[in-house]
Amino acid sequence: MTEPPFIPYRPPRIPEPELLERAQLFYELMDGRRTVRMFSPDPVPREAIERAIATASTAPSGAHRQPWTFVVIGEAGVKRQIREAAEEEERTNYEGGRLPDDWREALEPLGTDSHKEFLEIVPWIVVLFEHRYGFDSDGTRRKNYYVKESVGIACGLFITALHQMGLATLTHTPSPMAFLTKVLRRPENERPFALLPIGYPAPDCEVPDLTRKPLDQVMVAI
Ligand code: IYR
Repeated sequence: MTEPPFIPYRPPRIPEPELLERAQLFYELMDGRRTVRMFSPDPVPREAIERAIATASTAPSGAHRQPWTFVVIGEAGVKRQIREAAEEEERTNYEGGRLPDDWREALEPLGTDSHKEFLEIVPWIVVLFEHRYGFDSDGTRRKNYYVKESVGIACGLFITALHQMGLATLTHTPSPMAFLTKVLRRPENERPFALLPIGYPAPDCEVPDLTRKPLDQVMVAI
């Protein structure tokens, strides 16, 4: 087993007043993020999506396995296939009684239903796959660690990068998601984690009037 070499890491130390100002500004930027379901068809450069994925892929991961694949879809035919398959599943959920009552009630304030036209409207869909396991250089199976945690962090960075560019997204989990493996022809070791439609918000975009928990409800200092 060869150890990785170590290299110096000396990020500049930011003086305290500037540190606090940055903390506040970044909070305000992120507090302005909203999950969007009403998108504009306006084009978004592919490079912006690529930069966001590169950013997401800087996420820490168990044993530095980076157990993720971001599939980028801009082709209308594939977007249509995804919409059709997602809506079929969601019809079973919403209209076919697969959503349990408590879940249906929890979703009511969000106003969601089985219609997912945004999947065809957006310029881009990114589907994030988690690698349940990986492969050694000789092709033998290799375990991954903390896959959900790692991919969840990468997903968070992705959403943050998009918001920072003024782009909107939705962390969508059409349920069940197995159809994505087939439609996108992903290998057996990959499992869909989330589907993210990406674009500018529609000019008439509305979002639920939600409030976020105040700090004292999400933080305990001991
Ligand atoms: N997957 C369904 C239902 C849904 C579930 C949760 I949890 C949400 O926060 C929102 C929707 C749908 O996409 O409509």
